[in-house]
Amino acid sequence: MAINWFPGHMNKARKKISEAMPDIDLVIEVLDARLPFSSTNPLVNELRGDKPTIKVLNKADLADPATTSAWVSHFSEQAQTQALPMVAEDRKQVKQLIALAKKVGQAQLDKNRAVRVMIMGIPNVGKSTLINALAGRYIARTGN
Ligand SMILES: Nc1nc2c(ncn2[C@@H]2O[C@H](COP(=O)(O)OP(=O)(O)O)[C@@H](O)[C@H]2O)c(=O)[nH]1
Ligand SMILES: [Mg+2]
Repeated sequence: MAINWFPGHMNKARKKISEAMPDIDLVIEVLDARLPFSSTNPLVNELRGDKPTIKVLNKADLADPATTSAWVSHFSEQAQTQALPMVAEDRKQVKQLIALAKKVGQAQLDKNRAVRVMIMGIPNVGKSTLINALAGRYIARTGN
């Protein structure tokens, strides 16, 4: 008997991501700054292909600043990749992310339209908190 260990909702998400990716200018991958490597989902790199990416090292308030800074340098050396420490509820930092997203995303555009961003990451890294901060209102439910 063949056992399909890969949960159905994950397969569905993977398919939807692949379908949406051609229309995306920029991928924002949210990581936990305390464990940037372990909070990476290898599927993100696989699915993003060569789309430009900003790796957000979120919860930087809970991480060691020097270590976070070393991770930022490390990620910044990867192709098409920028990295940024983040506290998702800090307005100033969220504004910096928006500015960077516009710069990186716009570089992909020939038309003068809004940058299309896909936000990805494993559970509990702060995606919903960041989405709410970017939107300036509560649109995604957050969990503890
Ligand atoms: N200390 C800290 N907590 C955060 C930060 N961003 C999110 N959180 C908390 O992390 C938990 C998970 O956040 P959520 O946005 O639901 O994560 P998601 O599963 O990736 O959508 C919540 O309790 C948030 O309040 C941050 O930058 N710093
Ligand atoms: Mg969420």
